[in-house]
Amino acid sequence: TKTTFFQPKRLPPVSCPNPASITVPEFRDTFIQTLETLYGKPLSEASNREKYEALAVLTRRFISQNLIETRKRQNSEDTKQVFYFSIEFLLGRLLENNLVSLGLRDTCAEALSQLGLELGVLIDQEEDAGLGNGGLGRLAACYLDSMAAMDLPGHGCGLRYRYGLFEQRIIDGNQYEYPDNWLKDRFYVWEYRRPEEKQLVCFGGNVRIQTNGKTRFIHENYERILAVPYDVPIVGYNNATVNTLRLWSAEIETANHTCGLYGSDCNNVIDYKHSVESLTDILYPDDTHLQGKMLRLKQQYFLVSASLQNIIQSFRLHHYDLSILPDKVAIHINDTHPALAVPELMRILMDDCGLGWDEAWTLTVKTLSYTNHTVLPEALEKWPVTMLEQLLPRIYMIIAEINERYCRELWNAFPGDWDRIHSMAIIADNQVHMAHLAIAGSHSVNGVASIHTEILRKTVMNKFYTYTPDKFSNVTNGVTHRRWLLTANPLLAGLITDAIGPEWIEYPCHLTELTAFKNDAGFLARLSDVKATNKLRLANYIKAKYNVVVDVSSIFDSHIKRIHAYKRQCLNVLHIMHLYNLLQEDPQADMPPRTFIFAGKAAPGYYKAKKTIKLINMLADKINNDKRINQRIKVLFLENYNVSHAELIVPASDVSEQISTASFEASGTGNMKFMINGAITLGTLDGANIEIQGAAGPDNIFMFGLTADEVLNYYRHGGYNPWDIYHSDARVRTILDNLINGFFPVGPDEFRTHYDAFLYHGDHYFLLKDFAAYVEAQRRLAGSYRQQDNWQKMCLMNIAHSGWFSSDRTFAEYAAEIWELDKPVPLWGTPI
Ligand code: 4GP
Repeated sequence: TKTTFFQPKRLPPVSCPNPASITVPEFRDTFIQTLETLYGKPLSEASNREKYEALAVLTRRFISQNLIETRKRQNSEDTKQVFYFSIEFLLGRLLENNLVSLGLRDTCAEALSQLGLELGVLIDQEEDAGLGNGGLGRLAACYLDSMAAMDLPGHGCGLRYRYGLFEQRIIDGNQYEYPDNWLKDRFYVWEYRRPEEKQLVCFGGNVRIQTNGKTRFIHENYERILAVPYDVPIVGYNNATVNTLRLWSAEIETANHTCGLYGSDCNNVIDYKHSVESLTDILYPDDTHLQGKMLRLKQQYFLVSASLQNIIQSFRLHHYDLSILPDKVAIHINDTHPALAVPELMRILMDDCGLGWDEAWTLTVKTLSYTNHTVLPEALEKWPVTMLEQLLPRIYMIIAEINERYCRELWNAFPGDWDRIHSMAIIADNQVHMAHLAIAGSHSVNGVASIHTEILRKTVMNKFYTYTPDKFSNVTNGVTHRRWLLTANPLLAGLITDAIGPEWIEYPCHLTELTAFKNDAGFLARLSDVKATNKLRLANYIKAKYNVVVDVSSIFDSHIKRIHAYKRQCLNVLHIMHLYNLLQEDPQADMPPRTFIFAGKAAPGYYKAKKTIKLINMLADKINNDKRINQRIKVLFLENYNVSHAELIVPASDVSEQISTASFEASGTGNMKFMINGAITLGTLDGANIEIQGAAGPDNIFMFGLTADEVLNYYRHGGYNPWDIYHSDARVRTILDNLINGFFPVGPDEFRTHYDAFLYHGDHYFLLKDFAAYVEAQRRLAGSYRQQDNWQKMCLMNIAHSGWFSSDRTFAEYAAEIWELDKPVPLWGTPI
C-alpha cells in the first residue's frame, strides 16, 4: 500500500515584509549596535552568552513588527481563533528556528562569520525552554509551529514555569535530578511580559447563594492570585504570521497585601509573595503527597481560569452576542490537565455573563474539544471531591450539577443500568474523573493514532463511545518537518531541495517526488554522505562530552524517549546482553558493528525506570571497557535528554527503536521525526508505527512482535507464564540470570525489581514473549544494513513518504473537522 495524497489547494500568498531583504553588512552592523546598546561594551569584550542575547534581540525586532500586524489582522478579519490549552509546551530552543522561519539563517551566518563568529556557537548558548515532559508537550509545540506556518489564527495557552521538569545528571550510572533553571535568572529573550492583560484567579473561600429574585452564587472570602501573561511569539515559516504562546505566571496582588495587613512583620509579605509565586515554579509537582496534589490542581485551574477569562474578555470587546462564541472561538483541551475548562467556562458564562444553565452548557460543549494521549490508567486523572470542594468551591458546585444532569441523561438512555452509569459518572467514589468531565463537556474527543482511537472506542472509552459515537474521531499525530528536518538536518534539507525544489517546506506532501530517485545511485550516495556527516557530528559530541570514541561506520541505533516500562528500553537491553554473550562465545561472530544510543528521563518517583537507567549505564560500562567487544558494540546513555539533544541524535541515526508493548503507545512522535530524517524504524505494531508502515511500505521497515489484539487478549485471560520462556530459551535464561548473578559489578538486589517483574510478576509488558521476534528482527536489520544500496533506498522511501506525518497535515484535520475554522486548509486523505 502506498501513500495517496490529495494535492493541497494552494493558499493565496501572504504579503510579507521580507526581513530576508536585509543585506549581510546591514545585519552585521545592526548586530554590533544591538550588542553595544544592550551591554554597553564592544563586541571584543562580550561573552558568547551576551552575543547570543544580542542576536536574539535583533531577531526579535523582525518578529515584533509581524506580531503587531498579525494581531491587527486577526482582530479585524474576525475569523474563528483556536486556543490550545496545554499544561506542557516543550519548545526547545527558538533562535535557529526563528532565523529559518524569517529566511535569515544564511544572512546571519555570513554576517557573523565576517566578525569571526560562528552561528552554531551562539545557537548553543540558548537554553531549551523545558516547559514540558514528553510527547504531549512536544506535540503541542509542533502544532504551534504548524498553525503559524499555515497562517491559522491559533494560540497556545500554558504556564510559565520558573523551572523546567528537571536537569538529569548521571552519577555512577544513577539519575539525579537537579533544578532545570532554564531562565538562568536572566531575561528570556523570546517573551513579552504583558502585565496590563493580567487576570485574577480565585481560590478557596465559600459560595453564598442569594435567592431574592434571580438565584445568584456569590463566591467570597477567596484568595486572589494575579495571573500575568508572558507571550512567546510563534513565527510562521516564510509568511508574515506571528501567533503567540501565552504563558501565565503567578504573582502577588500587591495592592491588597501591604505589610500593614500582616502587622509590622514585613517578612510575612515576602513569605506570602514566595508562596504565591511558587504556584508556577515547576511543572508536575510531586503528587505523591497531598500538598503536591493540591498544587497540581491549583496549577490546572490557574491555567484555565486565566486563559478563559482572557478569551471571553477579548471576545466581548468585539461582540455583544455570546451565542456566537463557538463560531469565533475553539478551545482545545490537551489531555485532561486543562479539563477544568468545562466548569470554568460554565462559571464565566453564567456568573459573570448572566447566561442560564442550558445556554451556557450548549456554548461550552460547542466551544470545547478534547484529545486523549494515553491509555495508561495512572494518567487518567482523578481528584478527591474534598480537595475540589475546598480549593474551588464554586467550580465544584458546577461539576456536581454537570454530573447530576449527565447521570440523569444516562439514566434516560440506559434505564436501570446502574453499573454503566456509575462507570461513566463524572463524580464517583468521592472522586472527580477528569476524562469523563472532558468527554461530557466537549463536542469532540479524539485519539492520536488509528489504533489508539480504536482502543479508546473498543475498551477504555467504550461506554462513552456507545453513548455518543459521533463525538469520537481519530487525528493521527504529526511533527513539524520544519524544525525536525529543515532546521535540525540542513544537509538533508539541502539535498532534498536540490532534487525536488523547495515546495516541500510549505507542502511536505511534495516529498513523495523523491521516489523518482530511488534507483539513482548518485543521489543515494549523497544521501549516505549526509548521514555520515551527521553521524560524525554526533560522534564528536560524544567524544567531547563522554570521552567515548564511537565508530561512525557502525549502525547508530537510537532509543530516545521517556524511560517507561511499556516503552521497553529493557527489551533493547536484553538484546544487547544477548549480543554480548554471543560475542563472548564467538568473538569472530559475523555481525556489523553497532552503537546503541539511549537517552531519556525517568520520572523522579518511578523507581523501576530509574533502575533501568542504571542498568543501561552498567551495561555501557561493561561493554565499552571490554577490549574484546568494544570494537563491535558500544552502548551510550546520553544524559539530560531534551529537544536540542534529539535534534542532534535523530539526523544521525540509522535505526529508530519504537518497541513499545503493542496497545500501550498512543501514537509516538519520535518515530515520525526519525522517519523524516531517513532512519529505519524497528518497531512493534503499536501507535503510529502501523501508519508509518502503511506509508513507507512493509519492505522499508522492520516490524515484529505481538499485535495489540494479542496483548489485550492475554490480559483478558490473565497473562501468560514467563517461566515457560525462561525454561525453553537458553538465551533468555542466561540473560535473566545475569541480572542477579554478579555479571554486573553491583549487589544482587540492584536489578532484582527487573528480575522479579520478568519472572514473578508475569512480565506485564511481554518483553520475554517478544524477545525471540525482536532478536530476529534485529538480525534481519543488521543483514540489510550490509546491503548499503538497498539500505539507502529504504531510507529514501521513508523520507519520501514522511510528508503525511507533518503536523501541517494533522493540524489541517483539526482545523477542518474539529474546530471548523473559517480558513480553507489543505486536506491530504489517508496514508494507507
Ligand atoms: C504521549 C503518548 O505517550 C505518545 O504516544 C503520544 O505520541 C504523545 O502523547 C502525543 O500524543 N503521552 C504523554 C502523556 O506525553 O503525558 O500522557
